[in-house]
Amino acid sequence: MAKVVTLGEIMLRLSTPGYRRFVQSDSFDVNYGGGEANVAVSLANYGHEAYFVSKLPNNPIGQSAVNSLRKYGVHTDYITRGGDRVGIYYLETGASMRPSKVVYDRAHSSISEATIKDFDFDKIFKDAKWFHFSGITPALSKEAADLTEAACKAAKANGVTVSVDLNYRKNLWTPEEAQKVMTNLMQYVDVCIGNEEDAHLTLGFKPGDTDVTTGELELEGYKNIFKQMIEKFNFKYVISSLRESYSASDNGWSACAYDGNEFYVSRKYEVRIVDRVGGGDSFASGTIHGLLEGKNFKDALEFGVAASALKHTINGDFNLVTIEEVENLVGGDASGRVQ
Ligand code: KDG
Repeated sequence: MAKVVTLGEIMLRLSTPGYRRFVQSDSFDVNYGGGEANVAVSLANYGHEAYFVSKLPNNPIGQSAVNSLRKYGVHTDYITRGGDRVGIYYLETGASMRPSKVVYDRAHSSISEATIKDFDFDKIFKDAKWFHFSGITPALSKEAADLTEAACKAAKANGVTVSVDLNYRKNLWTPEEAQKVMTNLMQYVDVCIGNEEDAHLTLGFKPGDTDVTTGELELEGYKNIFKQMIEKFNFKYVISSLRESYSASDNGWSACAYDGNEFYVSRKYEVRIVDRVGGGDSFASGTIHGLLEGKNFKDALEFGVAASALKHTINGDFNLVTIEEVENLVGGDASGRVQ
């Protein structure tokens, strides 16, 4: 299995139990999560040598975040210790027609104030096969954006494949700020993951038309955007999950991908949601795993979408499914597959 590296922020996740509202709840369930940390956990879980790169404070909460990664086999050797705090996100889990709510408390977290001097990227990327980051990390601060670019440069210099999940976060930056930073970072990217909205907000591509009368996603719109993205940035693949939201607890879940030649749409799953947070990360990590294993892009996409469908049934950010469970869903007549 391959050495893979992700860079980002892991946060303390405090969620209300039993679908309680924030104003009702007297306690929180404690988990850890964060886009690239979630990807690292999944990849470690599939058997890869996954390294998560970040900075965490040298206090018991920082240690607890480190332990949450180690517990699932993620290598934490490249996590620098220092700075003031672990970021927190509060989650009120939605149900039926009431959507989930997230409140962030992450300003001045250790990773948002880290600098390039905190990391030895040539050491980090030695013998690595894959580097993954998301649009969340460069949005944290100017330093974090510089750090992301330094990591991308070192990854490319060491012959490492680079993937990005565009993951636009409106609380962290404006579309104008995002486009400036993310457009520059795309020169290092081989595999771009992001839905139509992310492609619009972070890279400025015009959204395709969605058929509002039927609610059906306009796949032609995706194909057009994907084509433009490959023309502009020379990506090897552009990949997106396709989410049809019926309510906070029911979802149609599939994906599409384009390799510059063929546009492919995956099977669709009907998912009853236990916890949707981390669904996109489980899709990214499943697809990355498939590509690392040498699957063609369609089979890798099928693995990613099935892995992600399963994630929706698991509480917490991390996707703790086995390869066998995912393969069974891809290959068998497991319930939930509707196409
Ligand atoms: O993809 C899951 C993330 O949204 C969650 O872990 C929190 O990293 C997070 C973020 O910035 O939203």
